[in-house]
Amino acid sequence: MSPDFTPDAPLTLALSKGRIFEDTLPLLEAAGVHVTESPDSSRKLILPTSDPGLRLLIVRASDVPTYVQYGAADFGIAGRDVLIEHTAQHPGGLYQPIDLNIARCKLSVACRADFDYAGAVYQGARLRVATKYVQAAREHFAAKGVFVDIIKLYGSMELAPLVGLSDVIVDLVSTGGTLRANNLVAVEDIMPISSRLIVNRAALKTRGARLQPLLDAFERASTADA
Ligand code: PRT
Ligand code: MG
Repeated sequence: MSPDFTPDAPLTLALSKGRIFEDTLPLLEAAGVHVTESPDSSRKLILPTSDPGLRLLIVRASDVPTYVQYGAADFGIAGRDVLIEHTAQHPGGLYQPIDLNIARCKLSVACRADFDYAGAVYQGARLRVATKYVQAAREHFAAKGVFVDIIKLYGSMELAPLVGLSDVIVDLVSTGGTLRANNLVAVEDIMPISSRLIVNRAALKTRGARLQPLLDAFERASTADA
């Protein structure tokens, strides 16, 4: 089935439930849009809004760029972490006009407290790195001139150094509570992370008149308290 670009079909915004959904509600409110159902209680994957011309698509965080790139959603909200990994596979596929400054955290290198990270780097040791963020990790260590074996994981990265699967992990850190609970320490910050608005390139051309007021309202709301 091909994407629905008919002019009067509702605009579709793809986003994930959890922190991105929660942080997006105030941006929608600022655009005059109310969301009456929550993805947690309703279990619906397509949520209506108070604007009949706008609906929400609830998908996995890492699937948001795919829905937008193929036009199944006109626009979406995704973390910089997710966008780096997606863009490595699909360069230039998405228009990324606005940093929304929501769902903020850091991408960091962490290890066991008894692992001498600085020493290992200084001696030119080959590091085993467990991560879900393969592209970001590869670029970071390449820029430092550190040789790495990347071990791709899909979750619970914190376990890897504890059981000898890796020397270090590359993961998102927010409060630091997860690292502390697992006796790990952050030893290097790679980059700050926040979520961006992404837009399907064809939708921008064919439905720009309807998209633009929403993009403008999101931009105003996200810079207001940044
Ligand atoms: O959970 P799922 O596998 O479905 O996907 P996801 O983890 O990608 O989705 P979700 O909703 O958890 O995260 C969506 C986006 O939120 C991410 O892509 C990030 O851009 C952003 N974000 C902001 C975070 C965090 N903060 C964060 N703390 N994503 C994940 N975490 C995790 C982190 O991976 C670690 O396990 O929380 C843990 C650390 O938190 P602290 O507070 O203990 O440091
Ligand atoms: Mg998660």
